[in-house]
Amino acid sequence: MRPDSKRWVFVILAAIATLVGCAGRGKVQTAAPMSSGGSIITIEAGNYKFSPHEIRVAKPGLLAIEVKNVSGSEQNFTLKDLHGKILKSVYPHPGGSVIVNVELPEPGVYTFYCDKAFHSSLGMHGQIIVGR
Ligand SMILES: [Cu+2]
Repeated sequence: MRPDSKRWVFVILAAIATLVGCAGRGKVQTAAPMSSGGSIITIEAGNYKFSPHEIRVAKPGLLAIEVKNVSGSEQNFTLKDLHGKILKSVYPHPGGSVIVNVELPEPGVYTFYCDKAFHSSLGMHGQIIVGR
C-alpha cells in the first residue's frame, strides 16, 4: 500500500470509531498526535460528565490535556496512573480551562474522575487507553 492510501485507511477507521463512540453513553476520541512526538486532546467537564469520556492514545509518551469547564459550577479533573497513584489534579473554573501535561509511561488504562462530592458516582469519570 502506498503511504497515502495507508493514511486514508487510518482516517476512515478513525471516523468509524468516532461514529461508534457517539452511539454509546458518551464520546470516544483518539488523541491527536503532535509533531513534537506527544499527543493532545481536549476534554470538556460538564454537569456530571466528561466528554470525551474515553480517550485513545496510540502509544506511551507525553499527553497534553486541555480540561475545559463547560458547566456552571466548580469541577475537578484527577488522573491516576496504572497503580492508583494520583498523577494530576486540577480545578478549572466555570467557563475556564487548564492545560495538564502528563507523561503516560506505559501502555494501559489510566482512569480519571472529578473529586467533587458525588460527581464521580453520577458519571463524572472516564479513561485514557494507551496503546503499545
Ligand atoms: Cu464534577
